[in-house]
Amino acid sequence: MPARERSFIMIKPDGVQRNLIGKIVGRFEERGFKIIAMKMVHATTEHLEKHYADLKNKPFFPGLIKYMASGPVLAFVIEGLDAVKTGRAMLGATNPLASLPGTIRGDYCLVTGRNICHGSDAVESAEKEIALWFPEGVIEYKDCEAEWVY
Ligand code: RTP
Repeated sequence: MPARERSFIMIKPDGVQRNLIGKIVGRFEERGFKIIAMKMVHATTEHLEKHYADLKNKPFFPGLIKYMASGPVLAFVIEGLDAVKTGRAMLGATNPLASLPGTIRGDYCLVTGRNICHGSDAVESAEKEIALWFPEGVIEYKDCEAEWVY
């Protein structure tokens, strides 16, 4: 039985500037995930360095931080069955050219360094990222009384 999980999703500055918020958020809603937190943030360099701490030794790290700090992002949390793995599958590969059509990156972008959306890669990183971006917590609400509707 797939786990009911939470994943942290973030529309990156290029996705926001290209007015893709509605389309991207809509995909997660249409798939059946419940949105339990959401906000626009123009993140500081320090905050982004914490988010991408695992990549700090990569040669592309300075450029990544500059890109992510270049404008506001839309940060949100999805909840649902296998949210982490399914969220990553919906995003597609890191390099958009390797992403299948039908995925977010495969449909909307071309370049690794401008790949429009982030999704947590593991349950543990999702928990850390949700705590980093939503220290105030997420909300709980009943979406549907019928257990068989996802
Ligand atoms: P994300 O964390 O943003 O969801 O991306 P990811 O797991 O698919 O990929 P990751 O390896 O964690 O890289 C984070 C972001 O860094 C940029 N990147 N640039 N060679 C490069 O220039 C390069 N490699 C990665 C991408 O924006 C990638 O999403």
